Amino acid sequence: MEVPRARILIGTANAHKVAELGALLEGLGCDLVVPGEIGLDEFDIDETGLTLMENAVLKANAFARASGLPSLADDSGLEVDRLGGEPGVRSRRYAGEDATDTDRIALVLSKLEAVADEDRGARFRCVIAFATPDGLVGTGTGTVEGAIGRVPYGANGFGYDPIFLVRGTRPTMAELAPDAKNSISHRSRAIASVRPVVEAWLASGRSRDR
Ligand code: ITT
Repeated sequence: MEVPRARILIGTANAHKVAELGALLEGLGCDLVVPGEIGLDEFDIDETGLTLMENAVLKANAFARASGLPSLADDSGLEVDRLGGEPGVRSRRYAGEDATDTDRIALVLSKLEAVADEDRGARFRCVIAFATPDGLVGTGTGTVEGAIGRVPYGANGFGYDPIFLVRGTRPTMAELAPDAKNSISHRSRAIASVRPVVEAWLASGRSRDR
């Protein structure tokens, strides 16, 4: 008799993250599910954590409990050296709850207007948590170093990608094709670091216990 494949929920409301994580998780040997497929498209989680780690764990646990499925959740953000690490954990809310990517980019650029090119260092940081309804299984982290440009370039990616100069010079992250972003991004590094935990969990047969 054929053993059904395990299902893992990609616990995010951000369609760009779904696309990137889906590509990065290829070959895992399980079926990936998104919240909209199981009636959780409106599922809202208050991100009350003070760190990316706290929020990633909070989101993975909440999605796993709500869905009954093992769940991966991503909390990520941009850290700008001259802004003391801001926007950091507040990256999505930096310019207000209803702000757009364009508003957030404009705010960062305005705060850095007087900052010289050599002082515009920044990084993207990502934490990914893997949880089942019984609790947290593991986490992974990843960063990519770069700098903040003066003008947005590129239409790929999302969020702050158009002003993030990869290795401190153009291209920006938004000028990279999806595969090229995935080969260097904070998210791909976080997935690489959590992947062994997910693989071990799948191999343990616990996905067949429920
Ligand atoms: P979920 O919580 O539903 O996953 P979200 O967009 O609210 O989706 P976060 O709370 O983790 O996700 O906020 C991350 C923000 O950081 C995101 O909205 C972007 O503004 C920024 N960000 C994260 N990863 C990024 C990336 O790869 N490129 C550009 N900006 C990114």
